[in-house]
This record gives sequence, C-alpha cells and structure tokens, in this order.
Amino acid sequence: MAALGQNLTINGERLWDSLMDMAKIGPGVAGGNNRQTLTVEDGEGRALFQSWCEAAGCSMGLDQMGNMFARREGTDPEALPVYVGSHLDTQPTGGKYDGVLGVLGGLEILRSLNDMNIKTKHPIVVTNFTNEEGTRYAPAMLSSGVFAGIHTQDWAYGREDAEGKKFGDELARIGWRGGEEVGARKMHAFFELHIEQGPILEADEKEIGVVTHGQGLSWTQVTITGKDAHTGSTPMPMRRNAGLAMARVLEAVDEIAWSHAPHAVGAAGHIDVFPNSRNVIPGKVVFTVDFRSPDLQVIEDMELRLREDAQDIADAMGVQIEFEKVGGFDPVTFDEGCVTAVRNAAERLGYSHMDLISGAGHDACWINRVAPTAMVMCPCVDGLSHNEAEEISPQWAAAGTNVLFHAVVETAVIVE
Ligand code: HGY
Ligand code: MN
Ligand code: MN
Repeated sequence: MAALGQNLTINGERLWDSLMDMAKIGPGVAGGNNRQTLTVEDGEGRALFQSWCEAAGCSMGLDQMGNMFARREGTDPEALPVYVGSHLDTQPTGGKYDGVLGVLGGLEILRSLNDMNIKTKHPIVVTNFTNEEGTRYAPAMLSSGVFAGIHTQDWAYGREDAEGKKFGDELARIGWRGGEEVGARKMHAFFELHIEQGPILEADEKEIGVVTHGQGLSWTQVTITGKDAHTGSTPMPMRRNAGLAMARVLEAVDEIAWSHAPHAVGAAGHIDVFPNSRNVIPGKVVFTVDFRSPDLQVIEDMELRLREDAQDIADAMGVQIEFEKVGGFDPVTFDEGCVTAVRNAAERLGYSHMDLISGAGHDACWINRVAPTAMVMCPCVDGLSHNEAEEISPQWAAAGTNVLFHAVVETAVIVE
C-alpha cells in the first residue's frame, strides 16, 4: 500500500495522452481549441470524458445544468464526497489546457487510485461544470453559479447567445440536460487544478501555485446608440458616431484601470459594431467592460467611474448610452484547511511553489461559497491563455496533478 508521499504519483504519460485526445475534439485553426459550450463539439467532448470515466469504473451523474459527476466509491457511503474538477468548454480561440487539465487531472487521480488499488473513506467525484467560459452565454461560471445558488436555473436557462438561442434549449438540443437537481449534491471539499493563465509562476520559476485568493470580476455591458449615416457625404459636425464614442469610453476604461495599478486590470474583449459596414458610420455599438481586482472597493470604484465618465462622453457627443451588469463576483478567500493541504502536498513532493492570487475566474470561486475549496495552479508558457498558442509542459501538468492527487486523497482519507 503506497502511503501518502511514497510513490503516490499519477501516470503523467497517460494524463498527457488524454489531454491530446480531448484536444482533437473541437480543434481551432491554429493548434488550440474551439469547443464552445453547448455545441456539438462540447457534446462530443462530454461523451469522450464519460466513456473514460465509465472505463475507470465510475458511476455517472448529470444535473439540470449539464454539470457532469463521475463518482468513485469510498468505503463509507455516508461520507460526503471530495469533489475535484473544472470545465471542458473553451474559448472560440482557446487553448488545449484551460479547464481541461482540471477535469482530466481529476480523472487521472481516479485511474491512479485504481492502479494502486487504494481505497478512500470518502467517495471522490470528478466534475465538469457547464459553460465556465461565459463567452457564448454570459456570465462566466454560469453553471457552478447555479450550483452554488448565485443564479436561479430559470434565469440561466433564459440566457441568450448572439443568435438568440437560449441556454436551456441548447443544453437539451445537445442531449446533456440531466435530471438531477442542481446544487443538491453536498461536498466534503472541492479542489480545482488550473493553468495560471498569467506570467507569475513561469517568471519566478515555480512549478506550483498555491492559490490563496481569487480576484473579483465585474462585467458591464455598454450599449451606445448614435445614428447610422454615410461615411462620405455626412459632414463631421452632423455625425453621431457610436463607434467613436466607444473608442473614447475604452480609453477611459484603460485610464481607470491604470489609476489602480499594479493589481487592477480593465479592457473590453466583446465588441459588436452595427451595422459594421465599411461606408456606414456606426449607429450602435455593444461591448462588455471587464474590470478585475483583488480589492472589492477598487472594483466598485472602477464600475462607478466607468458609468460617470462614459455618461459624460455620451452627453458631449449627443449619443445615448445604457449600462447593464452582466456578470461579476467578489474577491474570493479560499479555505485555509484546503489551501494548507495543497501547500503541504507541494512540499512533500518537493515541488517549488508560491502562494498566488488567481487573476482569472474559476468554478472554484463559486463552489467556495458552498464547500471548503482550494485551487492548484501550474505555469503556462509566457503566461499566455485564451489564445490557441496556450502551452504547458508535460512536467508542469504532472506536477500540478500530483499535488492535486495528494490534496484530494489526504482529504478523502486513505483506508489502510
Ligand atoms: O473570465 C475568466 O476569468 C474565466 O476564464 N472564465
Ligand atoms: Mn478556465
Ligand atoms: Mn478560460
């Protein structure tokens, strides 16, 4: 029997092979992935993951938000399970590891426990949360948010994508709308392994990030309405150029974020211009401002100044402006006990490590509301993510999964 710390490591090659096999589903155009939520490709990825879990002897659960649960029994069926997982959906120009490493790392833990015939007191459940990215359906972490009671299921089902397709309808269409009540499952603890998606670990030459906190996020959708007009024959003084107003607002967004340097960040990733014709002055633009900071007061200040500055810009240019909060969560402090389990695991296994604040949002940020939660991070090359060139090394993947393995198994308690 492998005692904790002696030979308790995962099969890194098998993990890497699974990551590469999953990456074949919903390929991007530049080596990454485009496996957006509730697409046929998302369904194919789910089916592959389920087949692997069943081959590992798991029983499968599926709730009404499409969250998937692969359960490995413990010796005490009454004991609350230890959950471990992340998400399989990707950005349109996403990488092969964002989210996927956390789901397949959890599966690799079960496969390795099977190999070593190790039993745990608590069951262990590997989870895939639906629509973590929030790119097709805002907000991000939608389904873990419903699971944690942040959003109602009805509200989530009604979310629409750019083509007006509703979340609930699309989930049913791909055949992954389950019957379980969302959030009925109770957790002993939750662990999520994720690539850092930033440059800190690689720059500091650390193999493991012990995530103590997650920065807060705010998404404000801004709609500016001016007037479509001919780009050639409309005199400059007569123009009500929504595109120009957006440009000035985005300049203000940048200044607001910089005013809270070094930790605050701000930008707009989603921008729709109407009618988006070469010789028509934009009459309408819709864009989403993404502000983030570890400090809630800073987030609130940035949100307020956005509305004030943008309203002044709109008034000066004679265009209309509307604001809608479409996503957000407060900064997160993860569970001290779970964070210590992660840190002890990194030390026991001899990995270089450092405490870290997560720059990106994760399902763990919501699950932290309903269960003791912590995250493990591994570096990514040049800190690049949400880009098809996202890359990690097999060694980083194995190191992160080994630390996850120890934290999960220590919490699930090995039965001699
Ligand atoms: O937006 C985020 O931070 C996450 O990647 N969904
Ligand atoms: Mn992610
Ligand atoms: Mn992501």
